[in-house]
Amino acid sequence: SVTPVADSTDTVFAPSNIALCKYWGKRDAELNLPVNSSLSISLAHLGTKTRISVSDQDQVWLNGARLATGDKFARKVIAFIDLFRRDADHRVKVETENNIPTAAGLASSASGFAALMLAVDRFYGLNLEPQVLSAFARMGSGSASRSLYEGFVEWQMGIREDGMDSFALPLDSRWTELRIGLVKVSTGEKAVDSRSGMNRTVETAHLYQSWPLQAAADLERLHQAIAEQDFTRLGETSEQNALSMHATMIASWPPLLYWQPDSVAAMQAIWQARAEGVEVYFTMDAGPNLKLLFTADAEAEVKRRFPGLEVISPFG
Ligand code: 2P0
Repeated sequence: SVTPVADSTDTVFAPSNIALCKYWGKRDAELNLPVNSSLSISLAHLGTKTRISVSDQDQVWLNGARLATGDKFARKVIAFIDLFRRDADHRVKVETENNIPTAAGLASSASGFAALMLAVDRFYGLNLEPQVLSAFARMGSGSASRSLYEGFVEWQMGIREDGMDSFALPLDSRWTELRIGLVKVSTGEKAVDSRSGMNRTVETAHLYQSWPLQAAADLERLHQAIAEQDFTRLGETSEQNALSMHATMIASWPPLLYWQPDSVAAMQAIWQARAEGVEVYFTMDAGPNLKLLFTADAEAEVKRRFPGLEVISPFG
């Protein structure tokens, strides 16, 4: 068991991230070991701030409000703390805040568990290496393994059964002109969370058999695109990867379709923009919202076509 080295940690921060080559499917559900490696971009200042302090009872606060003890997220947070404190007799207060615009419909579990891991590391004075922090954050939520770093990040699937080689590493590349746009279709709670969604896909979609090959090929193409700063290749690969993932969801039973009519309308607007010479691509996760990929020179035109678009510069 581990005891705190301090009454409280300073507030730590981890960025949210968007995968260009998606994590979809686990080979081990308990350890969150993925079927395939994935590659993401972190969202700079958008993410989660977390602070842990000693308390007389376990409590989890999200954006200034205390969560009920039975709340799903609160239980996951406390279960994560339990990985470290085990049978130690102290209780904790975990305060976490997302500055991700809730309107953007971005997942917060990636930055949430990455920030929690950083806070745990400080609180218990563990001083773990980045790769170990990433592997542990992965156990909270797979995509959290990638939120330990800024910029482009690759989560290497690993081959070990204990998962200690399944962690993320930053790529040594910057791409200052790159922009990400958030298209909000809906912010409602989704009916099927990504954890159950990916399990259903693995268990019921024959089409899923082709996914590991698609992901491996896309990862290779993305590395090339990033090395050569080839935006067309980056955009095409990311969009095809996202649509391939969604194809496996649709081929599940019961079928899993996260799209809404407005999601499809936005896709068609993007394809129309490309037909008119505007280089913009999209990616989508387990939800109805689109994330646009473009470069600084197309920003004005993309904003004109998508009024109210929230634009992020991942490299500042
Ligand atoms: C990704 N997603 O690579 C993929 C694309 C959603 C679609 O990682 O079960 O919340 O906690 O490991 O990390 C969302 O899944 O799932 C996700 P768990 P997680 O971003």
